[in-house]
Amino acid sequence: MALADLAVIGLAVMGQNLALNIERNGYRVAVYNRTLERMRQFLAERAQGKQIIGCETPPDLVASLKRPRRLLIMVKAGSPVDQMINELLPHLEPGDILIDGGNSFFKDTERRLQEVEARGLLYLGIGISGGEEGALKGPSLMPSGHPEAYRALESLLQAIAAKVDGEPCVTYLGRGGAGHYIKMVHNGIEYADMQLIAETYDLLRRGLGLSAAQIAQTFAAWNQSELNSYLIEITAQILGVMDTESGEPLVEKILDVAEQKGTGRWTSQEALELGVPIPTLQAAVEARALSAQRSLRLEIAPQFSGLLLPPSPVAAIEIDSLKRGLYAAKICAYAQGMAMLEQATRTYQYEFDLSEVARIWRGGCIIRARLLEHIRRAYRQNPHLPNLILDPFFRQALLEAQPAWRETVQFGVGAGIPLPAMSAALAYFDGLRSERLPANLIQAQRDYFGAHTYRRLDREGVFHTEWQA
Ligand code: NBP
Repeated sequence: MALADLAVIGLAVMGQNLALNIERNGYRVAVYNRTLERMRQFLAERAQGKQIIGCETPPDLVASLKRPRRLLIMVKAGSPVDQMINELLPHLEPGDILIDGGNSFFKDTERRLQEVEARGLLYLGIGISGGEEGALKGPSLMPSGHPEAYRALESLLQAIAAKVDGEPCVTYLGRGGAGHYIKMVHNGIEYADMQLIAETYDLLRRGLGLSAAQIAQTFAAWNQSELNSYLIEITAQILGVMDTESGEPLVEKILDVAEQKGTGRWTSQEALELGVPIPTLQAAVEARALSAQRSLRLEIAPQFSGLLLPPSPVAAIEIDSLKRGLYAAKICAYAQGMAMLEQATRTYQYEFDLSEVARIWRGGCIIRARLLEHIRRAYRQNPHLPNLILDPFFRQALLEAQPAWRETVQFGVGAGIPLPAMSAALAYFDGLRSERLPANLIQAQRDYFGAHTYRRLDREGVFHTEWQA
């Protein structure tokens, strides 16, 4: 039997769809899944008649591959990846290439890379975005690791990736765990973007009293504007779907508790480590955590109901203002993610080309958006842009949206509708454009209780004051 070009290990949602995508692009694929029944079902159904070979053990899988062997691991992130690597290693030989396409934490990728490469094998970590549909039709791929491993995979990755204007949404992102780092930040931006859209939905629903159908139309119209993006598009579709039992909008029947698998939290933790402010991304993670405290919310809600004075101050805001507010906040969310990547280049010696990062996010992935074309151009024109909002296009966009953005946040505050991400974005903007912040007082307080010293605006040096004297 002919040997396969590549193995896919782990046949849950992502592994199955990637295997089909790779096969469709002319490659012969060997597959393996720990639970054999899942693999047999895949072979009997979706993979039937295709150049996809099932293997029942890791040694069989390795034996079915051309040399150097290329194995794509698509199992649950965390210890399953280590377990799978350990099962495979005894059967592999120097020059073979192990690829982890899951949502692995970048520091795990760095560690695995060293362990695997110490044995003469090559390692590639690939952040993959696009979910089920992206995996099948064309995801955004964020690979990093051994350059030779990338070269050996480049044409395959280009073939299976999403295409925008004929360009594949993949590029080599450098050594180590750079690709998984970028995927982590991608997910942080994804959390922020989803939260901003959810807050705007709340303003339209609770603030303006629009029906789900009207909000669906609003988002559909916004998708034809500068807000054009995958997340806005699917939001419009979601709001139009009816519950078959009640005939009411399905979205209204869904429990309002947002779950998380941890990649957003990693972004938050990592930003805290780096000391990079990403308040909109942080707010999105915390908003999910607060939503999860549902029983507490149900207990508190009646104790604080009826707080808003009639007549409610919510009556008059233009829907167009909400749109502008959402756009401005979204720009700030992306600016924060890019600033985090910029800092990571210094801390970890990653060599991110932010223009290329924006380019490969334009298609296939969950945060694909028209905005990314402008971000790509901004970093191409100035790779050392200190912050995205200094790019003339984004500066102008924020200046134009700014009054409506403030009005949007005021509207939420007046109506008692929480806007954690939207208002955090505005505070980020206002913080960055403040020549003088009240941090002078914080420094004085620190010096008062801890003799932490302070510096002065008018003189060089480090100072301490006996404040109580
Ligand atoms: P899951 O993350 O749900 O993982 C299920 C797969 O892992 C199954 O094939 C399972 O085998 C295998 N597995 C587990 Br669990 N423990 C194992 C072990 N100890 N040894 C070997 N295999 C083990 O699958 P997924 O949703 O397809 O995602 C795969 C990766 O891609 C994850 O890292 C995920 O975070 C990432 N990702 C997912 C999406 C998405 O939309 N789902 C998008 C982007 C990235 P079994 O059948 O024997 O239980």
